[in-house]
Amino acid sequence: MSSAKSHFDQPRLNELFDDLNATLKDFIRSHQVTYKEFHQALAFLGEVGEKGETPLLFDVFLESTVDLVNNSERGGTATAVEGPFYLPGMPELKSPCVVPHRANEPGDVLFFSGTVRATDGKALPGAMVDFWQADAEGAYSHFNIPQEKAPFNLRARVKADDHGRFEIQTWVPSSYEIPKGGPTGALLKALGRHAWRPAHLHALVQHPGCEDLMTQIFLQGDQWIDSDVVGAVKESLVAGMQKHEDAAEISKRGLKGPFYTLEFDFVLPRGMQKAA
Ligand code: MBD
Ligand code: FE
Repeated sequence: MSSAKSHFDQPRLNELFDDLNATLKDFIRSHQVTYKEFHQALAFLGEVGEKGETPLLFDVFLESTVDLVNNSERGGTATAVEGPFYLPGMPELKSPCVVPHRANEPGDVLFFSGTVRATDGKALPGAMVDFWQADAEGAYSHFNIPQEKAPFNLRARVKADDHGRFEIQTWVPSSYEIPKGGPTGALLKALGRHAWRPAHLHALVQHPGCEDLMTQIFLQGDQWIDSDVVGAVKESLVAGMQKHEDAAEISKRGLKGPFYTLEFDFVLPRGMQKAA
């Protein structure tokens, strides 16, 4: 989340920019960067801006390191990168709830549930769980699916109940591939790297008096779990879904076919309340 500060602290700006500039000059010298390469870099960055991929590029190549540097000392649930697809202004729902979805939402139904607690073990009634994910075809609403077609699809801001419990009915996400049509995907391809992220659920969990938790839950067994292009997987965030095929269970939930459940508790460090 961005800070409310309107300008960079001057000594810090000098420290960061001067070292970045010196590092890049060293890089140019040590690799004997040619004019052709220099112009290719300029064209690449121009295209990144033009196609709106600046957040994607930074998140793919750099954000997991920013997460490690800032969050390695925290207690509670491990953090994970925010990524480029969070949206403010999501519909506010109360647990238990069904996320916004299309009439013919593809894939299997998933009930994602758990309890939000503080590091001292106390449940956190009314905790807010901002939730977003890709659909069963690997598409994020408003980014890969036009907003008009499916506003806030598979996104919601869910308020936990009086016991800190949340239950969100959603649809099992698929693995996510960085779009091939843009410069970030083209760079990965040129590097000979795959462009996949393992299937994941995003959550930003908040409660007054606790530190915000920005994290992701990864689906166990995904083929990309050990080679996330973003490098954001942490073992403690990998969770297994349970499949439910029993006819009575299916009809009790008002569904037509097998569904999945996933239980995951979020633990937030006690801390200072953030200034607005
Ligand atoms: C994603 O879906 C994502 O979560 C991150 C961190 C980067 C690119 C795509
Ligand atoms: Fe994501």
